[in-house]
Amino acid sequence: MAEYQLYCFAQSGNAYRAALMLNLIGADWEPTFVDYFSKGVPRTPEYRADVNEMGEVPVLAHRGRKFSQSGVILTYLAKHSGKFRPDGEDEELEALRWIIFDNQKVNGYLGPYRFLRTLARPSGDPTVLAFLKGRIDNNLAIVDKRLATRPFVLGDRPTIADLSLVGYLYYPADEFGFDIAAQHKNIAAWLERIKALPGWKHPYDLMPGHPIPGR
Ligand SMILES: N[C@@H](CCC(=O)N[C@@H](CS)C(=O)NCC(=O)O)C(=O)O
Repeated sequence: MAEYQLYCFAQSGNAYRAALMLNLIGADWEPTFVDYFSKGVPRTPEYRADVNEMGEVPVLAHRGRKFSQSGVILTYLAKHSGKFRPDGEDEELEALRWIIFDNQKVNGYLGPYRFLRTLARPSGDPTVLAFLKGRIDNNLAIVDKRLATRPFVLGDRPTIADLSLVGYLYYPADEFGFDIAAQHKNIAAWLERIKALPGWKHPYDLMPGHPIPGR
């Protein structure tokens, strides 16, 4: 058995943050597939009792403990590996600030937008999609501006703030109906810098469950 188990599925950008970090730090890890689309596993009482009371992926299991919330998982892995770790209190708080912004307003809107547009059956209400798209455009522009003056979110080196913010950004443009990299040149260059890190893999190559059976 590997040292770390990550409860995840391929379409989850929230889980990708953790899977990517595990791969980039060279951890001994394995995915535990959570069947969201066919069985709705995270919504079952068993999952909520045994894995995560919040009914979500990702969950990281390590040495008899389970952690949920990707921001917590990234923080834990940074502390244990010493990699992608913010340096000192100012950087720690700055990383947390971007992780919260990301969870709520960047990938926190992108994930549901892509889900409602492309993965949900039936797909989402156009009014809801239009609302989310407006927020997404605004918030991606904020990230793009941030990256205009520095190679990574906190400065010269990648940290957990970057690994959080890339959550959904490598999924194919046709799943969103617009091309994030083509529309935001600083984000595009930053995505290439992260892609060049040793151990980088695409979410569909890192986590199980793609393609969704029958689709
Ligand atoms: N803020 C959480 C978000 C986790 C989340 O929303 N995960 C989704 C999958 S992408 C989930 O498990 N949803 C369960 C459901 O919709 O029932 C994190 O970053 O870990």
